[in-house]
Amino acid sequence: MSEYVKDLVANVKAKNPSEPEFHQAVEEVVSSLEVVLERHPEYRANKILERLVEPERVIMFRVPWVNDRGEIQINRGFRVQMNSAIGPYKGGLRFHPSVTLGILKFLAFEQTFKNSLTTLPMGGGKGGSDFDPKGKSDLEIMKFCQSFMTELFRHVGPNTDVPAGDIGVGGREIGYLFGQYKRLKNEFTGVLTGKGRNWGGSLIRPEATGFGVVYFTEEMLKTKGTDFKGKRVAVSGFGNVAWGVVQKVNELGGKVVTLSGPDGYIYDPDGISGNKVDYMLSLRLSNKDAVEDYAKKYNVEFHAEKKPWEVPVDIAIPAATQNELFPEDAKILIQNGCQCVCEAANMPTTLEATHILQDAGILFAPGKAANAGGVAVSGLEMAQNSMRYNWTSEEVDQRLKMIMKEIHTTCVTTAEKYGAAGNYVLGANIGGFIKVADSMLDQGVV
Ligand code: 2IT
Repeated sequence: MSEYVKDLVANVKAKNPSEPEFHQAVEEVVSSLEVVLERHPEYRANKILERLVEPERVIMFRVPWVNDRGEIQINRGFRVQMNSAIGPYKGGLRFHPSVTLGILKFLAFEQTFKNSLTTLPMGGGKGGSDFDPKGKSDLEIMKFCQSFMTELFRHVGPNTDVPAGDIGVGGREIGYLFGQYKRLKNEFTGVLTGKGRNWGGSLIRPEATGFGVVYFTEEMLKTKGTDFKGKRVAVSGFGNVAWGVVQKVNELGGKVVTLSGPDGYIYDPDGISGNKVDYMLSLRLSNKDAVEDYAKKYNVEFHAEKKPWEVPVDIAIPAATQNELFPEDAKILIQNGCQCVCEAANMPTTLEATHILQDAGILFAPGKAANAGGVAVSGLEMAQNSMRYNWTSEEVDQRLKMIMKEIHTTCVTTAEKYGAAGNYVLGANIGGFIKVADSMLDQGVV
């Protein structure tokens, strides 16, 4: 690392203590940018990186609500409005007990580059709460969402900031949030994406993240003259993203043999297909946050407290959450002959594990490129809302496929241009950065 980048990372650490995930995301991105900074001194002269690591605005608020037993509950709500150089802030809301300001800053930082890669005009943002949906009733979830939006509504809007779902926020929650926004503003607008299909949602948005990941993986496999046919795939997580991945892998002739939750992983050697795919939806809606029930229902192995990376597979798709694939997991995957690791979650692979996979010559795609299909279709939902029109699922899927191909091309050609052929991390970071950085230069010191 150059002195400049070292100092920058040290400053970020000093100024943002107790935010290790934010440090990790910044370190990964800025260390990829050294060659760009050498070739383009204007970025350094204009303090583009120093500006990028400082959110344009952070909103933090109290979310009071009353549970089913009549007890008052207090949660913390956040919205990090990271960067609006290329469009309104855009990014999901996460409801999970692990949510802190630091987690959301890492996610909003990643989102800025991801959104830039989609080719659509969206800035970067992220928000959420430490609210734990686990074990909550539907009524409690509604009351929480209404209270959350009662503050958030004054900071968002279709031309300002457009949130969507993330962990713990799906169609149900978006519905409650949208209903409350509409009531407070007396406006029916595209203020959220991931809406229901009857009230402004886009077809294919629920599937988009997972489908996009598989389209991206397919492009990577193509560079090695292969495809999904007959491949065994390990997937972690069991939520919305995993659900989309499973469907598309099946369609392309592969077989997903694992899913995981905070409780452990299931191993289904016959593959997760047919009714089992629909069962994933009820597993998620049960608010139990566990996968063991799958093993009981389909009489397959359950490995408590373990990660699926020990199962021999051709392709691994981490689709749960940040930091769930460590160096020891990377080594087992390599030993077992895994050819490709494609991040479906945001930053599931640690920095060291990433380097181990890259050094072994395995195809490795970072989440900000591979999982951008979700936010890309959110962008298409915004476009449809602006037109007051709906595209068919074929039209949306076609555009999604095109966008994923384009992101793949950006990664490959950018990596080549900067002397690191095959390095998707570098290609994605530089590819996402340049559009945002040049827009910031154009707009002056803001
Ligand atoms: O991480 C992500 O890209 C998302 N949670 C989706 C964000 C969006 O605005 O659709």
